[in-house]
Amino acid sequence: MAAPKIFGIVLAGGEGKRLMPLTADRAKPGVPFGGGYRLIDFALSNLINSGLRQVVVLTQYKSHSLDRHISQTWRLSGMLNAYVASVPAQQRLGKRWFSGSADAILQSLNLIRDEKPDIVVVVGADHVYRMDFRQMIDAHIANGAGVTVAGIRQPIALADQFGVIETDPANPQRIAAFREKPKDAQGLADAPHEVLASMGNYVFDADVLMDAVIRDGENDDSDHDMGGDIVPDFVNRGEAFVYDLNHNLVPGATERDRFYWRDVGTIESFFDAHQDLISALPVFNLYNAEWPIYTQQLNMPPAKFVRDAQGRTGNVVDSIVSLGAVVSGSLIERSVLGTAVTIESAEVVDSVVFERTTIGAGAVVRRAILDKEVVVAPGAQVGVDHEADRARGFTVTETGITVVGKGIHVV
Ligand code: ADQ
Repeated sequence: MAAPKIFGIVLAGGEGKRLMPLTADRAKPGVPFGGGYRLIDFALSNLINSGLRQVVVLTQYKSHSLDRHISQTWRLSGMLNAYVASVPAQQRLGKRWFSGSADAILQSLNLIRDEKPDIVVVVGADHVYRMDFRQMIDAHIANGAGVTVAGIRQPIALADQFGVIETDPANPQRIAAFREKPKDAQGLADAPHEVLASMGNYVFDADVLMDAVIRDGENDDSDHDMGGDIVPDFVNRGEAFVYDLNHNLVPGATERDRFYWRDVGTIESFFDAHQDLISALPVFNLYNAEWPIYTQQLNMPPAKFVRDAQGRTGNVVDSIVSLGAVVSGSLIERSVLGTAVTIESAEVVDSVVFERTTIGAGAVVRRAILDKEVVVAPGAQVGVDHEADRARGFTVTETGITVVGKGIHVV
């Protein structure tokens, strides 16, 4: 049989309210991550590394910087009809924006019809992970599934943030029940403190997907949501299967990082995922050359580490430092520094610093996320006194992570 023709749809229209203030003026998939990356780079890298060559990104909410990132970064060769195209909501079916992720696909059916694929892979855009979709597509075809949902075990305490999958004991690949964000999820038989969560990634036969979103569009009772409406419909007909990420072996991955997947929907999980990058033996390895994570190739000088004005040396350890950064005589520990960051005789510990932020002499930044172009004045402190942080209008999470929004001057 000829290899199936595969089309990719990346759902990138979500607001990401729980990541405020980082999503105050950018879509969640456009949020910077891990120094030079944006969240969407992980989903797109997985699709491209899996051999997909026609991928559309459906955007809607505050999509300017996301659209610009995609068009500047994700330029595939034009000769072979290879593309990653950002498609903003266009009100093709009347004067309305996308009312849900299934409606986003319904409004984009012309893109699928133009390519005539056999299989459509639909993925979210706000997770950090590594996954070979070819293996999931093979399982989908072998099962003769209507839809295949990617699943991964997650702590039961997080069940109300995910679609929760219950499998058929007689055939553990078949989904017996799917509940979107249940408040009363049951644990797994072999692991009572875990559930099998949907990763929000789906494989469909193209004609089956088109029929499903057209039918859903005619149903006024539907919220037009992939997880809330489309998947449960397939489950009711016995046509939904699960593909467990634990079966996925990406080229070049080690035992330690073979199953990595993180939902970074909250400040806490966004922060924790950064900590996963920086240890000597990270559970998420950005240095796996067999499964590269692509992002914009910036024309910037290398990072530089120099003595400070008093001639003192610094110490940078367990950290990622991006291109264009200049660090003079500072203590940087367990932190991720974005591009063109400038830090002068300061202490930055357990923190994530986005591009072009400057931190002045004698400043202290602890357990904080600083958005781009923040200016921390000499001697200022962030994450040291949470009351003082709140008084200055910064977000402080329950676990004590301080977030400073874009462009703020901290004194
Ligand atoms: P959520 O992430 O809560 O749960 P949703 O808000 O629909 O679901 O977002 C899914 C993806 O679609 C995200 O990438 C988002 O950016 C995008 N999106 C949302 N609304 C959109 C719209 N109108 N137009 C275009 N894109 C849109 C989903 C599933 C759960 C699953 C989790 C995994 O519904 O079952 O467990 O993802 O994180």
